[in-house]
Amino acid sequence: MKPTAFEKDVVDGLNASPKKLFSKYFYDDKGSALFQQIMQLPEYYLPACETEILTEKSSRLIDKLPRKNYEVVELGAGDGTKTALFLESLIRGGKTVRYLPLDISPDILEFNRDYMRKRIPGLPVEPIPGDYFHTLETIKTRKTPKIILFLGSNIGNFEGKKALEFITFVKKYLNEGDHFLLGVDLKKNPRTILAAYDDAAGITKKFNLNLLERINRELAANFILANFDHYASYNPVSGATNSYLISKKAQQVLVAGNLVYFRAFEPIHMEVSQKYSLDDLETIREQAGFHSVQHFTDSRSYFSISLFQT
Ligand code: AVJ
Repeated sequence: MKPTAFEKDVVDGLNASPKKLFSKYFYDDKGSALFQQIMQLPEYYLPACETEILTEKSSRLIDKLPRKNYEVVELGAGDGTKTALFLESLIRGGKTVRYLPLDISPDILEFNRDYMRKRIPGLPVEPIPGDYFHTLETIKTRKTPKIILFLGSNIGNFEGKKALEFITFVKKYLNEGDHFLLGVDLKKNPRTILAAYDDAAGITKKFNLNLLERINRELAANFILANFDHYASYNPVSGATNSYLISKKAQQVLVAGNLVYFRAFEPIHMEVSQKYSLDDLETIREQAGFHSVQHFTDSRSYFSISLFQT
């Protein structure tokens, strides 16, 4: 039988040097629940900052949107609870809005639609399940001006030049007069950033270990979770936060019929959470070919919602 993409990625990643797993696989049911817990952590400042911006700066942001009608397309929409703040401001600002949440998970899209129905009655919602590399295609030919949202610093998970490639890819689906709204976590005191990925309660550790548990369950593997430690690091030059699981000792693990050897203290790279400066974002704007970018930041300048204009 042909292995699934998950199996192939896991086996290839564990046979690579250095070993790596992809953070997109964190989000099974338990992983999604753990991420919800992360968002409540005192150290994980990102959601509060983004909510502050959406609450305090939305009307200024909407002043930059000249048209009356918009289709708001959200990539990796999730539950939509934060997006509702933005949609409400658009409506308050006299705009006519249609909301198109795109997400891999049909379950979360159902939650999103029910939530919007209750919170913003009368708002047209058109959920589109699937991978946004494919689903974006289906909305390209629509005539109504678009605002594409990519919030939550999800862009941080793109490694190195992949972020610019992704933004350039999104730009291809925009027509003149469309907008791209990107939520990004900014470079700041390295200790503040590191604490967000190394919380005292150990939820981020559980979040990382859950991927090994998922591999045990879905790929008939035998990882012993207690044999791995979690280690996060932040590089203030590059702005990359990297998360690793570290093998506490020499050991071997069976994964989908493959024996994988670990040296003592050998790392598995789990995730990058890239941080940007406003200058970095200006460079991205230029390289992706956007006409301008305006930054809306929280009171501490921890986070930016940046509006890219075509
Ligand atoms: C959902 C990708 C924005 O990188 O900050 C949280 C995921 N990882 N804690 C992030 C995450 C560890 C999060 N993103």
